[in-house]
Amino acid sequence: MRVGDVQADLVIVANRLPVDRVEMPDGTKAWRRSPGGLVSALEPVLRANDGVWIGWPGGTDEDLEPFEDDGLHLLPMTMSAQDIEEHYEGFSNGTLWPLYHDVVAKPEFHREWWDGYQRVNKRFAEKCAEVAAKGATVWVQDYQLQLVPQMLRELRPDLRIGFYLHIPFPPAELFQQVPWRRQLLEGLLGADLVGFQLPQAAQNFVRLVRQRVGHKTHRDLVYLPDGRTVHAAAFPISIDFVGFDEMAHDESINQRAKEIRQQLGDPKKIMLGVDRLDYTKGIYARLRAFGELLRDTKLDVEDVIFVQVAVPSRERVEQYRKLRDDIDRLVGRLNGDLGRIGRPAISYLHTSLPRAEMAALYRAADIMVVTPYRDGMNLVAKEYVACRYEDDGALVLSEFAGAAEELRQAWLVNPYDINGMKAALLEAYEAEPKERTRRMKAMRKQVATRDVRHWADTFLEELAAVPGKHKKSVLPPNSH
Ligand code: GDG
Repeated sequence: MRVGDVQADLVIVANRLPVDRVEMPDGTKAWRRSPGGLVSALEPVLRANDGVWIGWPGGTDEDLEPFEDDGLHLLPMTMSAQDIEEHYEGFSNGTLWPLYHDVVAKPEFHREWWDGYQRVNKRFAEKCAEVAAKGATVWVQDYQLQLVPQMLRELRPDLRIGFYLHIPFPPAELFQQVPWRRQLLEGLLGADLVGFQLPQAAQNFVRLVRQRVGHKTHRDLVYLPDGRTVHAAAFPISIDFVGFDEMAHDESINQRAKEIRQQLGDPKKIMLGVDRLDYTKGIYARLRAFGELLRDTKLDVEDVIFVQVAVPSRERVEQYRKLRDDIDRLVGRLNGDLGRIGRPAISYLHTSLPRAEMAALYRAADIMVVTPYRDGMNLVAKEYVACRYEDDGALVLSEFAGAAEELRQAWLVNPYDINGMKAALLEAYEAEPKERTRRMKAMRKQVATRDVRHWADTFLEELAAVPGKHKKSVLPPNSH
C-alpha cells in the first residue's frame, strides 16, 4: 500500500514511529514494535480510524517509503545527521528537556539548535498537510514538535488539531529563560486543544499566553483575535491496565519472578528501580539513600537487595554520559564498601529488557522505588501497581512525578530530602502486610479505572468538542 496516496481522517504525528528499524543477524533490516505506553494507547485509535502515523524511525538519512505494519499505516520521516544533532539531541534534549523538568540540569541555548528545531518541525507539518484528508483530525505528540500546530494550521486551516505534551510544562519563572519563548507559545496555539499531564501545567501555559503573547484568556480557554478558541486542559496519561494485569497472572512470568528471587540469593525483600538512565529520574540520590540505610545498619545486605535497571538513553548527549559514569562509580563504591561475598548491595543492569522480564521484575519486587526530581507522569509506577494483583507490594513515589496526584496511597517522598527518603524506604520495608494491602488496593482501583483508553478517549472527545468561532472582542496580541 502507498500511504502517501491516502488521505487520512486521523493523523498522529510524533517524533518517533511506533516501530524501530532494527538490523537482523543476517544484516537485513526489519521493523520491531516499540514497547512504550504511547504506542499501546494510540494503536487502537489509529486502527479504528484507519489513520496514519508520521514519525522518525531512528537512524539517519535513510529515505523510506510509507508502509503498512500489522495493519498500521506508517509514514517514516528522514532525519539527517545535522537534524539529529540540532533538533533531537540539541534543542529537544539539550534545551527543552532540562528546562521543562525544573532545570534539574542546565539548559543550553544555541541559535543553530533553534534553527534545526524550526526546520524539522516545518518538515513534519508539511508532511501532515499532505496526508490529512479535508477536515481531518491531527494529533501532535510532545515537546519535539511544539511548532507543528501553528505551521500546520497555516497550511491547512480546515484541520482539527490537538497537541499533547508528555512532559511537564514549567512555571513562567523558568519558561521565560528561553529566547524563543513567544514562538513556542504561538506554535502551540495553532492547536484547538493543548493537553497536559496535570492541571498545574495547563494553568502555567494559559498564564504565559496571557503574559507573553497578550491574548485574552478565561480559565482554561484562550481567545484568539482570529475568532478561534484554544482549550488547555489536563489528561493524565496511563497504561493498559488489563494488559499488564493479564501478563502478571501468566504462569511463566511468575515462574520467572521466583527464579529471579533465587538468583538474587533469596533475600527477604527486593527493592526495585526501573528508569531510563536520565538525570531527571533521581537514580543517584535513591541509591545513596539506600546505601546510607545499610551503612547505618538499619538494613542488612543479608536481608535486602536493590535491583536497579537503567535503560540506556540519549547516549550521545554529554550530560547523559556523565550521569552514567557517576552512577557506575556510586554502585561500585556501595558494593565495594557494603557488599559481602554473594551479597552485593545493588544489582545494577545497564540494559533494556523484554516486556515479560519487566513484568517478572515487577512481580518479584517487594518495594518499587520511583523517585524522579520531576516527571510528567511516570508509567513505571502505574505498571508496578497493575502487576500486583494480590494487592501486595509497596510503592515509594516522588511527590514530583505526575503519578503522585493519582497514587496518593504510595509512600510519597521529596527526592531532594535524603533523610526523608531513607525514612520512607524504611517504612515501606517494615510496613505490615495489612497496611500494604490497604494502600495497593486503592491504587489498583485508580489505575484500573483511569487507564490509557480513558486517556485517549477523553482527549479525542474533548478535541471534537472544541467550540467554533468565539464572538469576544479581543485586541491584537501585544508585541513583546
Ligand atoms: C515520558 C515522560 C510520561 C522502560 N524500560 C524498559 C521498558 N520501559 C518502558 C516502561 C514504561 C516506559 O518505558 C517508560 O515510561 P515512563 O513514564 O516511566 O518514563 P519516560 O520514558 O520518561 O516517558 C513520562 C511518559 O512519557 C508518557 O507520557 O509518563 O513522565 O517522561 O512504559 O515500561 N520497556 C521494556 N524494556 C525496558 O527495558 N520493554
